[in-house]
Amino acid sequence: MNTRIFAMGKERRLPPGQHITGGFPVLTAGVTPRTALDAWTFTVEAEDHTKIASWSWDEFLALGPTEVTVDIHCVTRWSKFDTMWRGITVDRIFEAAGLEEPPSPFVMAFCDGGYTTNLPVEDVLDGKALVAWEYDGEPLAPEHGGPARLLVPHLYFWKSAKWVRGMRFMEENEPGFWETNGYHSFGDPWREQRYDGD
Ligand SMILES: Nc1nc2c(c(=O)[nH]1)N[C@H]1C(S)=C(S)[C@@H](COP(=O)(O)O)O[C@H]1N2
Ligand SMILES: [Mo]
Repeated sequence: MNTRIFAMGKERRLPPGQHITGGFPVLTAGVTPRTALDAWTFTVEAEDHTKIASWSWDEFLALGPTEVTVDIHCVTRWSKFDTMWRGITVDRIFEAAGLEEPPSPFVMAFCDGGYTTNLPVEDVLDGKALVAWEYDGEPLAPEHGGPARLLVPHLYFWKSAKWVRGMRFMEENEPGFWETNGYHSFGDPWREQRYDGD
């Protein structure tokens, strides 16, 4: 299955203040963590950090992958059109975790290396977000977040947490790494929500 999660007219595809790049820049705060696949897990946690569900690498890949082709937008002003990814939708992850209803309105994505980013639950559901392990038909390169990263293409790319290892539900919208360091809490590229106060 190949779905374009955000079908937009070509003329309206570039958000304000962005330019198109054909390359794929790497933007990482800190070092690239390397986690062996046999030590990798993906965990859905409650607010108090207790485990709701967790999968090994093989179990996770067996949840039922989806392929998407989407445009991505970095707050440093590059956008890249038609990027192809394979991963598990967050809808499917929550379903496999046995959650009929999300227990709270926000999540914090957490990662190897300590990076975090906050998201409203509604912005990771309805096919809006994947945990992706393939880019352009190849295993996701470590510098781009392999073995697996979050992909939330309708928000600035800092929300697409690399080396993601899980999500924790939150009652309050607590800021993640960049959100604590001056970036916007939500990060909608179409409204140019780059920095706190935009
Ligand atoms: N774990 C982690 N995820 C991260 C980052 C990071 O430093 N660490 N940088 C973010 C930022 S600011 C951007 S723009 C994108 C960059 O992804 P790329 O290096 O694949 O282009 O990853 C986001 N996810
Ligand atoms: Mo970024």
